[in-house]
Amino acid sequence: MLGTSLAAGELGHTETQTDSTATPRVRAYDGDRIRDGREVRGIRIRQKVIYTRAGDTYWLGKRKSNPLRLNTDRDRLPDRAEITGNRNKWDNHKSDPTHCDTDRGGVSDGREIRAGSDPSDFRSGPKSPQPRAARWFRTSG
Ligand SMILES: [Ca+2]
Ligand SMILES: [Ca+2]
Ligand SMILES: [Ca+2]
Repeated sequence: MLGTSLAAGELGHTETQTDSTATPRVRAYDGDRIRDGREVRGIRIRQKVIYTRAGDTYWLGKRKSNPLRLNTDRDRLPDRAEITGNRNKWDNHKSDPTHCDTDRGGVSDGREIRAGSDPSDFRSGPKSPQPRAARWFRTSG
């Protein structure tokens, strides 16, 4: 286990965060509106992920994203969207900001969101037929 002491100083910026007078403004170096301290220390994400076809699950839990990047894992879904699930129509399911393919389904989280599938469910993907997506494929005549 790593000690908790390697928090802010490590990155060599915004070391002035030690003022304990709770700053009302969110200080985010990368502009993702997630406080750097939170990103460095790790953010608890309460999300169950189905990562096999059989339905095996794991909990996301604490993830340390990069305070210098809007999108830590470069999956074209910003950290904030992964942590909050705010771009996900599936009940705001959250995804892993440090892994580009949360459900290990072979499709990046960003692609899943654009395709309207669930990045936290292996069985929901752009390739698998689903009732909601089916409408888009309806051919006229
Ligand atoms: Ca970030
Ligand atoms: Ca991700
Ligand atoms: Ca999926």
